[in-house]
Amino acid sequence: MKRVLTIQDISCLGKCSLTVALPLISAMGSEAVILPTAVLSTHTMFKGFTCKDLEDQIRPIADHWKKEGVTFDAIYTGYLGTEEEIELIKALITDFRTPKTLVFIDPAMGDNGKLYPAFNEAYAKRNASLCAMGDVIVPNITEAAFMTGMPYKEQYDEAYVKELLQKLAALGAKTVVLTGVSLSEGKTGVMGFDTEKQTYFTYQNDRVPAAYHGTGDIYSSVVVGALMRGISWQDAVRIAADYTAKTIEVTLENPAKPWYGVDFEATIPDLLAML
Ligand code: PXL
Repeated sequence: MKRVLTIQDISCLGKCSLTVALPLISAMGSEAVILPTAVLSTHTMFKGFTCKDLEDQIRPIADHWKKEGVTFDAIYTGYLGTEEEIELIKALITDFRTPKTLVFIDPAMGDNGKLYPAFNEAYAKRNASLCAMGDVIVPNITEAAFMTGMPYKEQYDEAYVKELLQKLAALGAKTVVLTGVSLSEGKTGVMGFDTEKQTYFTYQNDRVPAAYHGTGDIYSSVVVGALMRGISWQDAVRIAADYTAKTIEVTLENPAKPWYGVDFEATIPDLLAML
């Protein structure tokens, strides 16, 4: 069985980061090892959330794993906390990476042209240095703009997306997947660039008229789970996009839906049928 280490916060309530990655990676048939970088009462879209940083635990936990001879088939990072934490995680990746390890970076730090409340531009630049280590990186347009210094645009054409992809590739990542890319009215999806083959890839599906928290984490977790099953990155991003869209649709039909996250639990059987 493949073993995936995922490094991100635990928002105890909120259906994002580790509370999404763990069940999805497990459901897709890989072992999920977690490294929580902080414990929050909820994700940061709630008012008054508590947060206990666990930065001082990263090195001792990693050292223990090293002593035990633990290895990982993938290292998947998501929402992190501080620039120092990013540096600790870069060191951990260097320590555990082998030629066979997939390093997957979701530089979760913003959306809709803005960084999340906890972050600033220096943090975004630091995240760019983490992305440089990625085999696959999956920023959205906001994150890509902050990391590359390109302007953020709401209205854009394919040339803008290709320039973003090229600038992201120049950071050093091997495969760059830009998420939340809408190339025509009513559609949304991804555009990717494979630096080794120098090829682009586009996948668009119907835009579901709702924006939900945690869907980026669902998307990333499914891509990682699919890659671990030997599925190509192009098919992995297609499956993740279809599953995320289906999940939002199902959530919209639930009259008792929570505002803070989607009902991904209800669509896990659909996900397994897509594999
Ligand atoms: O889904 C991204 C995410 C993860 N973790 C925390 C968050 C967010 C987005 O706001 O606040 C704590």
